[in-house]
Formats: sequence, C-alpha cells, structure tokens
Amino acid sequence: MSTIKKRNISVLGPETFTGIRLQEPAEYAAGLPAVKVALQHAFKEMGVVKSVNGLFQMNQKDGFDCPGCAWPDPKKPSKLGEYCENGAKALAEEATNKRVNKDFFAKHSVEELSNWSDYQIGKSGRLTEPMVLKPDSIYYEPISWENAYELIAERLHQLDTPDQAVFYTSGRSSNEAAFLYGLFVRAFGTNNMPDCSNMCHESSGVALSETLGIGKGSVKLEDFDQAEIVMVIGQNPGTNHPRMLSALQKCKQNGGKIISINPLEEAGLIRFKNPQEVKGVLASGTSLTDIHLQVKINQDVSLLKVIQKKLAALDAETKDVFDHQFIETYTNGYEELIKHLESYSEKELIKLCGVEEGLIDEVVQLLAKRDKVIICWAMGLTQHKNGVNNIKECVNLLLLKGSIGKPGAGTCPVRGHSNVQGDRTVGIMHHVSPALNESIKKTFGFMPPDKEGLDTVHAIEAMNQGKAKVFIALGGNFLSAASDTEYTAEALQNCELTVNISTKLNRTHLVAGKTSLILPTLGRSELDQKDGKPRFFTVENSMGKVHRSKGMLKPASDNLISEPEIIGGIASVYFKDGHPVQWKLLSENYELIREKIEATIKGFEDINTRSKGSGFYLPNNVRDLDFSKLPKGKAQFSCCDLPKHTLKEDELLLMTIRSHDQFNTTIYGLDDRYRGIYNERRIVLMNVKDMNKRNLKKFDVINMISLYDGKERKASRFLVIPYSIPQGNIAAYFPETNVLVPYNHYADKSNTPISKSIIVTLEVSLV
Ligand SMILES: Nc1nc2c(c(=O)[nH]1)N[C@H]1C(S)=C(S)[C@@H](COP(=O)(O)OP(=O)(O)OC[C@H]3O[C@@H](n4cnc5c(=O)[nH]c(N)nc54)[C@H](O)[C@@H]3O)O[C@H]1N2
Ligand SMILES: Nc1nc2c(c(=O)[nH]1)N[C@H]1C(S)=C(S)[C@@H](COP(=O)(O)OP(=O)(O)OC[C@H]3O[C@@H](n4cnc5c(=O)[nH]c(N)nc54)[C@H](O)[C@@H]3O)O[C@H]1N2
Ligand SMILES: [Mo]
Repeated sequence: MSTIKKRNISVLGPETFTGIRLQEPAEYAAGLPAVKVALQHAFKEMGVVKSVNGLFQMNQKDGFDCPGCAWPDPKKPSKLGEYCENGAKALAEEATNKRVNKDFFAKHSVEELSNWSDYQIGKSGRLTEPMVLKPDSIYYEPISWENAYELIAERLHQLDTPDQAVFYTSGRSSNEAAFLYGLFVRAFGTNNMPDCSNMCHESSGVALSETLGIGKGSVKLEDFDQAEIVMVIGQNPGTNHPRMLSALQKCKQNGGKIISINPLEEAGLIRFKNPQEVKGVLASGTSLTDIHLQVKINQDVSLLKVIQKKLAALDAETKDVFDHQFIETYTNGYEELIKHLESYSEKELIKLCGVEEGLIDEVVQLLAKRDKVIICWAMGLTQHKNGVNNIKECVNLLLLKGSIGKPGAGTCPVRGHSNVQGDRTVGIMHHVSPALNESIKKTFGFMPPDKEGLDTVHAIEAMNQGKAKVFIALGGNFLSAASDTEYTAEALQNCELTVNISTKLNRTHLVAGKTSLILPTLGRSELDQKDGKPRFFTVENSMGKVHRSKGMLKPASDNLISEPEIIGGIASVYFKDGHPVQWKLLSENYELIREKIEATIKGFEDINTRSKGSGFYLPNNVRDLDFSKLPKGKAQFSCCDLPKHTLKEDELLLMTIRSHDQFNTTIYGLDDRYRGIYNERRIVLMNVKDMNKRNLKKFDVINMISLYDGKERKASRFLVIPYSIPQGNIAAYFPETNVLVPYNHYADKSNTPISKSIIVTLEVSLV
C-alpha cells in the first residue's frame, strides 16, 4: 500500500480477499436470474416502492434516461419496464436511501476511508451537502455553496495562466450541463478539457473521422432488424449493454447471423433469455452467436486482414463478393488496400491471431454472400496502442462490402456512459475547433482560446509535474479510472485544489489535492425543479439521437444543486459582473441553455420542441453517403500495420475488463455471474497451459508486474483462475489493475491508455 506524507492515504485500498466461489460460466444471459438480481439490488438500496416507481419511469418517453450505458431506447418501450439488470443496479446505486452527510464525514477521516474498499466506499450512500477538506486536515467539513464558489474563484484567479487548471468531464452529464461547463472553461481561458472519452472511444472517434468523416457510428437501432450479419468485436454486451441483446435477438429472429470476436467466450453472447418476454424467462431463449472467433488479445487486425484477403481471393474469381459499384463511387484507396493485403502471408496472419482456419473460412463464406453487415465494437478494440488502426480495419471490411449508408449495415461503436457522446457534441473536447470558437464568439461575444488543451493522459502528467494546479471534475472518479494509479495519485495530491461535482463518494475525493471540495449534485433520476416547476434536460444516445430525460424521484437531500446551477454558481462568482455571459440566469433556465446550444452547434434546430417524445437524430454524413469533407470527397480505405508485440518468454498480455457487477469504478457487488466468479474481484483469468508452464494451481496468489520505460509497476495479490482464454493472454478487472497501466503508454493518435494490452510478468505472492 502506498502513502503520502501529509495525509496518510492508501491510494490503492485494501488488497484482501473476500471469499471466492467458482461455478461453471453461465450458458445464457438475462432470464430469471437477471430479474431476481435486478430486484434484489433495487429493493436493498431503494426499498420496494421507490424501486417500482423508479424502474417503471426509466427509459420511458416521459421518464428519465437510464444512468447506465448509452444504448438507445426502442420506439415502443416495453410496458413491462424498459431496463436491464445492470440498469436497475445503476438506478439502485444512484437512488439508494443511504446518505453520506456531515455526520458521516465527522466520524470517518479520509485516512480511514482510504482503507475501505471501493465497494464499501460506494455503498456508503449519496452525498448530501458541499464539503471541504482543508490543507493538513484529514476530515471533510461542511461549507456553504457560496463559500465553495468563492474558494474556487479565488484559487482560479491565483493561477499564473488559465492553462494551470484542468476541467475533467465524465459522460453522465446532460447536454445542458456539459455545454455550460465547456462554455465556462473557454471563457475562463483554457481548452484543458480531458474527458472520459479520452480513455474510452477516442480511438473510434479518430478512426471514424479520418475514414468516414464523422466520429460517430452510422447505424440506427432499426438497422439491427434488417442486418444479415452483426459482428460484435471486443465488446461484452451481456454485461455492459444488456439491452443490446434484444436488438441481437431481433436480428437472429429475422434470419441474421452473429459473429463474435473476443479472446473470451462471453456468456452474454451465447444465448439470451429476454426478461421482457414471458417465453424469454421460461423457455430456452434465443441462441445468439453463430460463430465465435477466439482471437488473441490485440490481434484483431491480423484476423480482419485474413478475412479480407480470403474475401479478395473469392472476389477475384467471381467479382461479386465486394461491392465494386460502391467502391468506385464512394471510396478512395481500394487498389492500395488490395496491394497491401497481398503483402501479408495468410499463414502468418492466421498464426498471429490464433484462430482456427476452419472458423475463419466459415465467416468468410457468410460474408461473401451478404452485404448488410453491422460491426459493433467497444473497449476491446479502442484501448490498445493501435486502437485507431483496429477500427480502421473494421471500416475497410465494411467499405469493401458496401455495408455503409444502407439499411441494415454500418458502423456501431457502442458507447459507454449514458451521455458521453452528447457531451462531446456540445463542446467537451480538448481540441480546438475554429468553427465552434467562431460560433461561440457570435453567440456569446467572447473568443475562446485557440491553444490545444490537455487530454486525460497529458493532464495527469501536467498535474504530476506541478504544471497544473487546480483540478475540477464534472462527475467521474479520475483517480481510479485513469491509468497508473500511483502516478495519478501524486498528480492529484500535488494540486492546490481539487473539486469534484459528484453524486457518490469515491476514491478521488480521498486521494485529493491540498484543499479539496466535494460538491454534491442531483442524479438523473431525481426531480429537478425551479420555482415549483419540474425541469428536464436532454441527452444523446449511442446512435446520435437527442431526447429528453426528466427525473422524478425525491432528491437525496434538499441541499443538492443541479449540475448547470453549480457551474453557473462557480462562473458567476469567478467573473462577478465582468463577462458578457449572464451565467446565473443561463444556468437556471435550461430552455435558454438549449436555445444557446441551438444557436451555437449545428443540428440542434428547434431542440426545445424536437426533443419531445422519442427525440430527433443529429446530422450524420455517413447515413447520407456524403463524404465531401474527406480527401477526394470519398470514404477512405486504410493500410494498417500489424500491432507490434515482442513478448519475451515469461511475459503475458493482460486485458483489464469489467465484471458483471460494476459500472466502471463503481462496484455494485462482488459477483461476475456470467463468468462464474462469485464474491471476489482480485482474480486473474489464465490459460491452463500458461499456468502449468509456471507451476501455478487454481487459487494460487500472484502479483502482476509491468515494466515500461524502465519503471516497474506492481499489482499485488490476485487469485489465479483457470479459464478459456488464448495462451499468452490473461484478464483481470479494472480499476484494481490500473496501477499497471503506464500513464505514458497510450494509443497512437487518440492517446487512449493501453488498458487492454499491458505486458506483464507474474511472481508468486509471498504475503
Ligand atoms: N454494467 C455496466 N455497463 C457499462 C459499463 C460498466 O462498467 N458496467 N461501462 C460503460 C462504459 S464507460 C463503457 S466504455 C462500456 C464498456 O463496454 P465493453 O467494452 O464491453 O467493456 P469491457 O469489460 O472493457 O470489455 C471489453 C471486451 O473486449 C474483450 N477484449 C479485450 N481485449 C480484446 C482484444 O484485443 N480484441 C478483442 N476482439 N476483444 C478484446 C474483452 O474480453 C471484453 O469482452 O460499457 C458501458 N456500460
Ligand atoms: N484499466 C482500465 N481503466 C479504464 C477502463 C478500462 O477498461 N480499463 N475504462 C475506461 C473508460 S471506458 C471510462 S469511460 C472511464 C470512466 O471514468 P469515469 O467516468 O471517471 O468513472 P466512473 O466510474 O464512471 O465515475 C463514477 C463517479 O461518477 C459520479 N457520478 C455518477 N453519476 C453522476 C452524475 O449524474 N453527475 C455527477 N456529477 N457525477 C456522477 C459518482 O460520484 C461516481 O463515483 O474509465 C476508464 N478506465
Ligand atoms: Mo467508457
């Protein structure tokens, strides 16, 4: 356990075991157990009445958007409730009846709390009032909202330049809150806006922008009904996007095929028992995956190249495997791609990806005859050194098949946080957009800075080196989500001030700056009123549709303020009267914020009306087959190199993944039901051959060590579990393993930490 001098804080928390139980991995997702577990979590945290009320409002037209993932709602939400097991857990976590108030903080110092597990910390309850942790103190104490704003304004004014402040955003915030936040940060004078996307789908954004001209996906939910093939690559929807299984089920029922590409055979992709159908709960359910390709970690490019090579060979004979008319009309770089593919040996590629050739041939046969293909992906592709190329290779395949911009086909990066995409659309980004700057100048009368800001990895570095001194976070748990936990801890602890606008207590509040503020805010599900009138806000789902979300549950405390109003509070105290934007006025009137979004950002015309009901789609050039902004006005094929991994004999490639009982750094429970792992998070999944090679037995305790740039990082005490995973690969949960991810090891172009391909060695733990 590591500590700091001033406050004796445990950065990593306890490394104790909780009592593992193993079962066979599940053979289907959802069904009755999911309903049971969902209700158990809900009833335990919220009681029966609130659970029933809350769950029936979630994802309904006049209700609130699920605080979990960003999967879109169907046109007709199910009357039985349009939520999944993990949505119910997300709601239970937010709407819990437990409270973290001033008495709690008077009783427990940050030193004590830092020795609690993340699970315990999260389960303490909802934050209820603003709190301050003063330098040299180890107890948070209450502070008034006004004094908190004054303190922030004072510290911001004390900086030598605005670039000494960092403004993080997690993707739960509404469009209104995110827009106002971005506006304030720019008015303050910096583009230092790292956000959770930097650790998430940034690679998708970069790859899709460069190849197709928009950093978002192209499919709509309806496309799954018509798709002939859905490829699910590097994504675990059964756990992380359970409502996606209904879309896959529809695809299957309409005769579609599902191909999964994943080092693990995730139970959620094997068979699905739809809890929203009576027969789904009782009968045997729908089998989902037709072919599973157990690719080695980070060898998707090799696999996708073999598939394309084999398709190209067939096409050379028949000329009807690729969509030549589409390629001719809409794409650039086809000949180069074919030549590039020819330069690789099929045998070599097959060996690299580790997939049986027979299975690859089956996939090739399926793809050869069909052109309505959707490719879905998530973190299994983005969080690698070559994350951007992984996605470009998917785009290559879709372009070859003409599977873009037509019904039943296209790109589907499955987003993480429920409004991460919206936050980006309304201006949360560290890059400079000259068009947005001009637009802000026109609408608000000030010119935003034109210097590139810091993204997540560079913000950590700047804070660690003392170049940034104030850290403000709109949501999230920066310490635990970011890479290199101990380095990030130093970074945060170096800051003069850290501020977290949060709903729940988390480790970032404990591993804090010299002065630290916790500003509690309303959750998604809670009633947000002004002068007795309920307000709503808007969010954008994973498929680019903007719609309303209106909370209805009683807020956790009377002293909670909405995110826009907190931002307005900070901004109005910071600027006093010396700024053209009427911060306070704007922050209280969401309708006015929406009018300003409409005036500043394309595609939001008439948002106040159009966001009603099921909402409206934002413009998407790929859906219109308009590639005019790209070189030669065409979609781009890419020639991607293979990833370079030169693993030594004793080294393994580690992917850090989510269990079924967590939302990022929020730990709902200790079970990973689909993988058959119960009551333990400190585990490492390993191939039996790799275990034998090292003389390891089930439940042996090991440490993982990563060595990068001469620096050794260690994650201690994990139980070995034999599992079906390719040789040379291991898997363990994040955030426990984030300590192993070097802060300076990230993807080319997107700067996303390489959380899915960490080179490690193992040692037997002696404690
Ligand atoms: N319940 C719940 N829902 C969530 C979240 C949560 O934590 N809990 N998190 C939300 C967020 S922010 C996000 S970004 C998404 C994350 O959703 P996912 O991306 O599904 O989450 P991970 O657990 O990171 O899973 C990555 C999957 O990729 C596979 N994988 C890893 N490396 C590779 C590789 O090299 N190649 C291939 N082909 N596969 C690989 C892993 O085996 C795993 O199945 O979910 C969102 N929804
Ligand atoms: N090793 C490894 N690291 C990873 C990943 C990985 O796969 N492996 N995944 C990465 C990914 S994809 C992501 S997106 C990041 C996630 O990074 P973050 O978004 O920073 O982390 P979360 O755990 O989602 O944040 C949880 C906290 O958000 C606050 N919160 C919840 N709801 C609200 C709300 O409505 N408003 C406000 N203001 N606060 C709220 C609560 O206080 C809660 O404690 O982690 C990344 N880190
Ligand atoms: Mo994410």
